[in-house]
Amino acid sequence: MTYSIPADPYDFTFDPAATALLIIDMQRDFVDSGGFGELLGNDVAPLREVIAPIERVLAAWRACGLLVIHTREGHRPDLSDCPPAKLARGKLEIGIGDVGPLGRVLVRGQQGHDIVDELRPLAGEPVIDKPGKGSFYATDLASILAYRGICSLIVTGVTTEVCVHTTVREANDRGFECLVLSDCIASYFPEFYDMTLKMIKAQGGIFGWVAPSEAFLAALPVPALP
Ligand code: C5J
Repeated sequence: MTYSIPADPYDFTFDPAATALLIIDMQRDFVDSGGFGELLGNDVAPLREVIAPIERVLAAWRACGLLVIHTREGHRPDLSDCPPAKLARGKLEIGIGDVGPLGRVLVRGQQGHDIVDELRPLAGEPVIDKPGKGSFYATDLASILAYRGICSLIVTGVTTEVCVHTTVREANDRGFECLVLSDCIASYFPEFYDMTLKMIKAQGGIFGWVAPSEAFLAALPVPALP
């Protein structure tokens, strides 16, 4: 059964059974004070605003019994999977692998690397640990989606122009149809948020579709409570 929701640049049609909700990098390192995002000089407040809308989408999607996939950006404790160029970038006082207020920055197993409590993955929900910005690069995401027969992605998370857009571009080139929920993604830079959404939906949806979560939730086949 397929569903259609009003979206930009035109209605987005999807089969829920062949669709996954992708929640990108909702980690303390990006949305909490003291994390990597703040160490880079950013204000994390705009990123925290998407926690509640993603929580609503996540609850509805879980109630439908559909596939949720979480991603986390980060590295092995020995940093052997971190390109030297990424390690050096920014010339930060406290950078990747160094000890910061939330433990070692962008290192797996550290407090900052963890997903925020509100969006904590449930048992059975795949968590993709990725060393890069894109969710497909050097991960098993493509295999997981193929084994589950997934061809559409509902995309949420942070940050809009970095890991979200990189992932949408990667997914689009692999043949996935991506719907980006506009109030469930965020950037430290308002102008980058605006331009990224424009780029995704331009030229007849060259990378995908954009819609607010309200429109998406209204279309979901959430079972009635007993
Ligand atoms: C960044 C991300 N911005 N998750 N990572 O470095 O977007």
